[in-house]
Amino acid sequence: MRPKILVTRKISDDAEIILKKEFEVTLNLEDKPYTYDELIQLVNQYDGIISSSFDKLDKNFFDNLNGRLKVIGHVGVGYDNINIQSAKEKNIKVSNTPNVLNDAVAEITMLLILASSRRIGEAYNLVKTNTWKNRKPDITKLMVGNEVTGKTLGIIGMGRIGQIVADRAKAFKMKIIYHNRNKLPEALEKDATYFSDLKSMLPNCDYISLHTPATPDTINIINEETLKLFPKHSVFVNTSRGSTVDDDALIEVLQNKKIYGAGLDVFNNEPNLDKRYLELDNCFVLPHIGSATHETRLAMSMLAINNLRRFFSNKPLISEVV
Ligand code: 8YV
Repeated sequence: MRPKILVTRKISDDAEIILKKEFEVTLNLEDKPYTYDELIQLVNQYDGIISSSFDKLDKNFFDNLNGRLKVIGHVGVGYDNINIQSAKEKNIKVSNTPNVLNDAVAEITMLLILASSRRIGEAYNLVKTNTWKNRKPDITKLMVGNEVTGKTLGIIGMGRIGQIVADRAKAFKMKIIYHNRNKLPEALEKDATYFSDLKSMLPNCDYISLHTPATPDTINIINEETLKLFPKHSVFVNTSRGSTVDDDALIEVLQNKKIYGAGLDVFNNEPNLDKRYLELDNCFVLPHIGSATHETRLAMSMLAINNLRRFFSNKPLISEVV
């Protein structure tokens, strides 16, 4: 009998076609979210699931399983929605989708850096609301922002995505400095400068980009204390997770122009982000689209499927979360 797989949300069309050929599969073609309770009920009829970051797979979820579920192919590199410890205790393997989204996320990181510095949100609104014609063409004021070329980018979390962001930023002649738990080997570090202490790095940054996973260590690492060390002209961008930011603290420095701006793709409590962000001209916001390209979402879907294929052929997973 073919293994039974539940796909909790819509994944890429081509991936769904492949999945249907190999497994007995329940797709979510209408992309209608299951409630937490529905999901628990449903999952007990399946050997494997393909999950998304919208699914809350917490301790209680795992405690309510009947023993059938054996593997979770998660479509996402971040898996903070899954209680990995509980999965382990129930002997359920979990995989994620590292690497395949690095380029897409690095693209959005550069976009946020450019958009926040060059006031793209304000400039775009000026044209879209047809109010450009009402503005005096003042060459020193009208949508004049900060130039990115040649500035210093501080990367917090120099993992796979951080390293690709560093490469992309070099095309803008940016100087790269970074903070990470460990110093990278020279071959990966290239010519970036390591700071073992985050607080010593921050005053040296024109731009700060965050690329850490959401862990207990990274909750609110952008807080009142660390924000005090950001230079007044600096820009903060975040494509990792909203939980890394203390919203009150960031909003306060933006409101009072203690930093130049921010570019945010991720928020606490998505999609119900703190509304104060929307009132700020110096904050460029996106709806968590870091990995949202056709190419990357297909690659993420396929990596989840390939992990399930390996599991059901008794082979080690490609990207098991351990
Ligand atoms: C996606 C992400 O939005 O990979 C991640 O961790 O946050 C994004 O790529 C999400 O995972 C889609 O399920």
